[in-house]
Amino acid sequence: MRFASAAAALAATALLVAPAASHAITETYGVDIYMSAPTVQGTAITNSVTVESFNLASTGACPESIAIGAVSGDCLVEVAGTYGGASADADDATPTTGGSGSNYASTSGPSTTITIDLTQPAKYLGLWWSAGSASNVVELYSGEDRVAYMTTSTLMSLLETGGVTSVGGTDYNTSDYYGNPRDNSLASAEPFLYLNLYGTGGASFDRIVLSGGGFEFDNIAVSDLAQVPGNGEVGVEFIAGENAPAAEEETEELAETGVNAGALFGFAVLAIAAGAVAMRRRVS
Ligand SMILES: [Ca+2]
Ligand SMILES: [Ca+2]
Repeated sequence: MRFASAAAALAATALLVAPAASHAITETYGVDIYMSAPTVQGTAITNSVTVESFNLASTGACPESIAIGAVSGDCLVEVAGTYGGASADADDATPTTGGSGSNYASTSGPSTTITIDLTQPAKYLGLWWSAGSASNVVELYSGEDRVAYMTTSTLMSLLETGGVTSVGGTDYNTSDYYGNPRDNSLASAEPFLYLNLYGTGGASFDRIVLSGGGFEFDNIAVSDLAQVPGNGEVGVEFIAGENAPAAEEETEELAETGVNAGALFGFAVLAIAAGAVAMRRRVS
């Protein structure tokens, strides 16, 4: 009896853990937006990440090929100034002020749209959004299908709240997001922050479209791995994904029925084991 009871208890445990397992694989399809701590100018991601700093790019039209992919549209490389150009040594999640500036990129006329076709599909995008303008838009595509459309409205509203709290529980004054951290220009006028877009629920993208006048950015980073926000980052918003692949829809249906194939298999194995124990006990 003791063996059979133990097997039954294990089987019950397998069923109990099923909801957690199904939650992990049916995370909602979309993009989670986080901003890094004030004055951070680089990505916090260190594994499987590719970054374009524009530091070695000549001023004028952006190169057709950059570290993360191929560029088209109206893109300009400019020298560091009031509106952009990260501190030259600010290439990670360390808050940084001052220092010499570096070249950066920006949308330009007439289309004010930049398309970057990625070298490989990504599940994370980060960029230092400097002199942030309300009209700026980030769109992520997978093939011809748009995955996410991000305006700045939620972000701009959050920046007016006065205070925010990071994932790890640190409080920041939203006023610290304003002004160029390198030379304090545009203080209290325009936000400067590192923006992180995390693909969730299997969302990935192979094309990035940045649009809107005066969309200045630097240290743009992508990762082919699903990444998670660090403790210093602040949640901005979740954007529900568009055009979810068929496989994702099937996964969501599974979650809704509450049936988890893995748990059922585990239960079946344990039930057979319990049966075998009972058989042996009967024989002996
Ligand atoms: Ca740069
Ligand atoms: Ca701007």
